[in-house]
Amino acid sequence: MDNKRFETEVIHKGYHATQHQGSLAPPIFQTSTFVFDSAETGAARFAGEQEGYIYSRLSNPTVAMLEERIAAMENGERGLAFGSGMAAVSAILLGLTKTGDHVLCSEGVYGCTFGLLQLMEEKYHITHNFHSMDDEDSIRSSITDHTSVIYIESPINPTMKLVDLEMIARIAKEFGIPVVVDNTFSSPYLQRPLDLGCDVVIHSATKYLCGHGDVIGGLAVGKKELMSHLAMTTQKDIGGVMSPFDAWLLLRGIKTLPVRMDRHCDNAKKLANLLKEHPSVSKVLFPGDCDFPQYELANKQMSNSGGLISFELKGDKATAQKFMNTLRLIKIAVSLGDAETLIQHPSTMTHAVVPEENRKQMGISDQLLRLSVGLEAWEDIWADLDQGLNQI
Ligand code: 3LM
Repeated sequence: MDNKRFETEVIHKGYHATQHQGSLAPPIFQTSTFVFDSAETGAARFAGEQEGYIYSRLSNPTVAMLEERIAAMENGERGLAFGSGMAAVSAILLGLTKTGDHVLCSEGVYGCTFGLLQLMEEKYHITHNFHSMDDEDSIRSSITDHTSVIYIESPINPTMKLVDLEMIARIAKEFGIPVVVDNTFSSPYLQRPLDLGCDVVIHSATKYLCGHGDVIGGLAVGKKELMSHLAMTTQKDIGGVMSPFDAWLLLRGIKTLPVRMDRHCDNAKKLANLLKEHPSVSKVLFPGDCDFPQYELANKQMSNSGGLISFELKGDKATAQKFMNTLRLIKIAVSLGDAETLIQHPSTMTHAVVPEENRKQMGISDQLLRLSVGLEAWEDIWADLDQGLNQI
């Protein structure tokens, strides 16, 4: 990262005020198209013989600043911005597969990613299977001649299970298969999959990178050659690109990512410990808990344990819903990584599209709740949780 530290790059990378009349904040290039000074210039740009902007679905200066910044943050060569996290996931997965291929996937992914994999299988005969990814031999034997990508979330939404990224990258290299990691739950501040040998990182930028709950966006980072190919194919031709204004909001939000993440992590640690002790709670799933089954792996590949806690209540679906309805400060909402603490019920919300059998296999019970710990005073968040827990 040009020898600068992460905390510096999140503020400066990709923007040069001197090139923009000294404006401290980057300009929003709110334009759909760019004027050529001659027909020949236009032709040369289309032919790739001359650098320069053409049309904002192909690239835009404000969006390009964000792409440069996320590439530095993930220690990758090139970043691409998309109109949503799912636009990024679909552009990458469709770009790396063709009919007849197979995707080896972590046992558990975000509900819409599950839906996309189903769609790819039904419409394009691109098969997939879910794997716990915890045993090297078993992973090797699940790779077929048709496996063209290994797709992972870590931590997995919402069960918080981890996948050993360095181990997967090592196995994948033996077979020459790219590893794609959805790094949404960690953010690049806590985990950098490319440094561990993985090939492409994806973010729902809607979450921690934005941090303020006011953008839907996606980002992806990888090697220049691969990302340039994806830019010219599934990004450009499917066309799920990011708007300049959303890129601007993300450039702004990203500046405070490190300080926000520190606070999310501190708050979550305190709350996870308190939840663990409460008699109404049967299980806490949090990578920073020393009893978490993959606590050592969390310490190995993440610099801190993140701001998400999943927990099970003693009871059933009705208990979980009753508890949610008692909360006052904490908002009932999907999404995560915002300043506000949010709670959601995965089996009826983010993972409702996943058939019950698959949900059970992934470890998503009806009494499981996911808490995205916000930036409020932890004492106030706990007071709300505690009063709710005491009512069930
Ligand atoms: C959620 N998740 O509340 P967008 N990858 C991961 C995600 O968690 C998500 C995406 C990709 C949630 C959204 S549910 C209707 C709300 C790990 C989104 C997709 O396309 O930017 O929403 O990202 O868990």
